[in-house]
Amino acid sequence: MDSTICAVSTAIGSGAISIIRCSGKDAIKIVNSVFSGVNLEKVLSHTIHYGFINFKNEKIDEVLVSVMRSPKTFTTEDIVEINSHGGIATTNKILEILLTSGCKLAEAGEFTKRAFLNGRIDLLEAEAVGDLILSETENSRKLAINQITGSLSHKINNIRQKLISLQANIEVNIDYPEYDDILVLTAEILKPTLTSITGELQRLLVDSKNGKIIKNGLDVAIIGQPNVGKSSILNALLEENKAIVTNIPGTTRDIVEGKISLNGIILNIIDTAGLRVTSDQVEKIGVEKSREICNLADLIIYVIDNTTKNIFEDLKYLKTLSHKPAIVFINKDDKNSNIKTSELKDYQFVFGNTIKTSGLNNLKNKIVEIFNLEELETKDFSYLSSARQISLVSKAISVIEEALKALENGASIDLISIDIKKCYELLGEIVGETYKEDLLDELFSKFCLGK
Ligand SMILES: Nc1nc2c(ncn2[C@@H]2O[C@H](COP(=O)(O)OP(=O)(O)O)[C@@H](O)[C@H]2O)c(=O)[nH]1
Ligand SMILES: [Mg+2]
Repeated sequence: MDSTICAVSTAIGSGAISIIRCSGKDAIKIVNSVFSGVNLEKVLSHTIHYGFINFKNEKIDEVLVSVMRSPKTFTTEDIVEINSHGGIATTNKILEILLTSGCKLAEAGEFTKRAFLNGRIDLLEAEAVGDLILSETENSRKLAINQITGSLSHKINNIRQKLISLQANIEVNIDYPEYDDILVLTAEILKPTLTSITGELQRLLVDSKNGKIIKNGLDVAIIGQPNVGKSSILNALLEENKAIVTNIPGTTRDIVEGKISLNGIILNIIDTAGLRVTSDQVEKIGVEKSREICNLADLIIYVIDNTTKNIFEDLKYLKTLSHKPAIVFINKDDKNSNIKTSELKDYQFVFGNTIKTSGLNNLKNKIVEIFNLEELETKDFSYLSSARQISLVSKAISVIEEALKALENGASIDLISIDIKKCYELLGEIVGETYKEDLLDELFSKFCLGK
């Protein structure tokens, strides 16, 4: 981290302004060497200055330069940001000049990585910076900004604090048994305390499902026999004619998808080929793909034609997917039907049609109900939101559960103290107190350049 890095922090393309950011111990010196205006090495921290970027006696651009001195900056290092005119040519030219003047090109996410390595933010907060940039909905934005401001770190650190106190208490009990003003931790005292800690961790895990939904949205697959109106339902939900609709069975062969927002959650709706057995090679691949998509989807909208002669036959495939949340949409209810609602008693179902676009609101309400989306909106938005975080909490829970089992079987307290320490360390990995170098590379490589 000795080097001074630079990168374009705004999106590449034509725009009014571009920001080129520099961080490191020589940031001010390097930018000053190509800047005419004031002497940037003499200015106060967190001030902005008008001038020109020059190179080999040529004026390159008229700019505003912000100078932020260590340690109160994003990376905790000296940072200089050049606000140049937007556009590829100018931005790239300034970047090139900085690179020839002593800066190194930053890797993706390197500014945030430095912020983490310099102790300005923890790993949860750093991950959230990436999430904030990628957030597409109001809810995912709230989730990320909450994490950046440390609300989840606070929850994790609270639990760690309890564990370290237990650990310290056990050590004193062992090392200084003569101290009688210190509580002697017996199995009877430890059991409820550890149970309550697993309870807190379990809650984080349960809530994390919400975090995943807020961050990634829900994948909703529309499936059913050919010609029941799957593509028409996709079009009606998207309010555009995205998929081709005809009365010829087997029209949809490839996957067509589109997004809508429901209660602030993104629904990625996927229209699939029908489920029929076919000899047509292209349609066959489409049917195969439909099955794969069903397995990956968070929710299935299973479409049935209202005029069907054999609803049990129609529902056969859905039966094999009983582990998945599903809503049966009985389409074409503008036509006469023989379906009795008792035949659908094992399912969540909605009647409707795409001609008058009726039933679609009921369908949306069912989705809100199944995934508790209304409640999601009112939650405190501090959820675990990455697979890394979730797997560490799961591991921490199993360690404590093992310890509780051992206590039941009469294990000695000093053995339990090993588990408590292990759990403390696992939770420490979540906030990045310990980490492996390749984990950091993997996390930050997903960031944009310049962040
Ligand atoms: N009467 C009626 N016809 C519909 C309805 N929805 C779709 N259709 C017709 O059913 C046929 C098949 O529709 P499509 O969406 O392509 O079905 P898919 O093969 O399941 O994707 C088309 O001719 C549609 O116009 C509906 O609610 N009522
Ligand atoms: Mg179709």
